[in-house]
Amino acid sequence: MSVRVSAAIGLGSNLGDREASIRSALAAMDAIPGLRLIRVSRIIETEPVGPVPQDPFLNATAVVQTSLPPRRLLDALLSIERRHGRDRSTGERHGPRTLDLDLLLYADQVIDEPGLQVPHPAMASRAFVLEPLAEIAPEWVHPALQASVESLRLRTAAEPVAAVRC
Ligand code: PH2
Ligand code: MG
Ligand code: MG
Repeated sequence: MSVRVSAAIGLGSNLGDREASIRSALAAMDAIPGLRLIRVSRIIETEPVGPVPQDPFLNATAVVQTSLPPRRLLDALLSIERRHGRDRSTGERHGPRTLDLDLLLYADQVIDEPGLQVPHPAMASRAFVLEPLAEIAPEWVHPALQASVESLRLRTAAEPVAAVRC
């Protein structure tokens, strides 16, 4: 790989074999040319957050090193989602999904383009992202908020994460 930067990815699933989808997505990410998995959090079970009543999620996060620019990294993640049965043409925006891969952080870059917002706009308030991310990257500073992942996690800690599964 040429120029390598760190990126953080959020993984989620609440449809089908959730754990198999997350493990298979991690393997698929590691197999992308120009991307290497560096650290992976535990997989935790979390209550659904948001307006849509739905089944609990399994969530995890990963830190990767990559030579892919952000847009190509996002496209590679969306392609893995599709290969895991994610169908964005049906269903609600925040509804159940076989696999959700979110680009959370890309080095210290702030990007605000159509379809590509980094840091992920909701990550700072989501315990299901911050709990697993603080396990593997507590010192990473959110470049827009100038606050570490661990400090953001502490702010959301009142929000329960249902159960630790594996
Ligand atoms: N993802 C959503 C909406 N709500 N809730 C949990 N617990 N975990 C998720 O990954 C999640 C969610 C939309 O991406
Ligand atoms: Mg998401
Ligand atoms: Mg997503």
